[in-house]
Amino acid sequence: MPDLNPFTTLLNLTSGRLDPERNVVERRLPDLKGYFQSVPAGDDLVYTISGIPVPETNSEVMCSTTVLEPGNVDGEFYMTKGHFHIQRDRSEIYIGLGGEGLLVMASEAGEYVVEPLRRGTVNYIPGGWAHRSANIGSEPLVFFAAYIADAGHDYQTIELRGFPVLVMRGEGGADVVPNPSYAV
Ligand code: S6P
Ligand code: ZN
Repeated sequence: MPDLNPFTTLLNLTSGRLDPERNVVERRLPDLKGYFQSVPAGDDLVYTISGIPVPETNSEVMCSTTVLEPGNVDGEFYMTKGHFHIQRDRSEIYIGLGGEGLLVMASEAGEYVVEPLRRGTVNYIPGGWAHRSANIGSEPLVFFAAYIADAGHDYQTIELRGFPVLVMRGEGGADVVPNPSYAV
């Protein structure tokens, strides 16, 4: 007898809204203290993660949508905290649904890759790469994520080290610049 019964969720391909909504996490500016170069002021909503929970085993696939609001903190675009997976070899895919973003990926050795994230992109995030998305547009950045369900989220390494690069508002849009606070 299988452990789980099949089920279906409706995904609004524009707003990222899930129906039914099963597991919603909001991150506001105070939750992101220490992640931006400047200390953010106020209590603005930065992003919402809506998950489709399944057992956290390597037999299941965990899915969620993220809606990342437009904005910046002293020129640094609103972004997710970013994380490695605790199980470092666990991979993930992102499917862009709306808005304009950049996906920054970094290895523990400090290599980094920056890829576009917008409606129609399918980003493959191999195991061992930390990932953070930044909204570089004026509309919400919406994407769908799917990953091996026992991956786990290691935020602590990012809190301590940061990412090698920052995504900053620039004259032509977004500038990807070295992070002076990156701890090698
Ligand atoms: C989970 C996946 C996304 C992020 C979400 C928020 O593995 O990468 O669902 O959780 O985009 O980012 P963060 O870094 O706050 O978890
Ligand atoms: Zn992840």
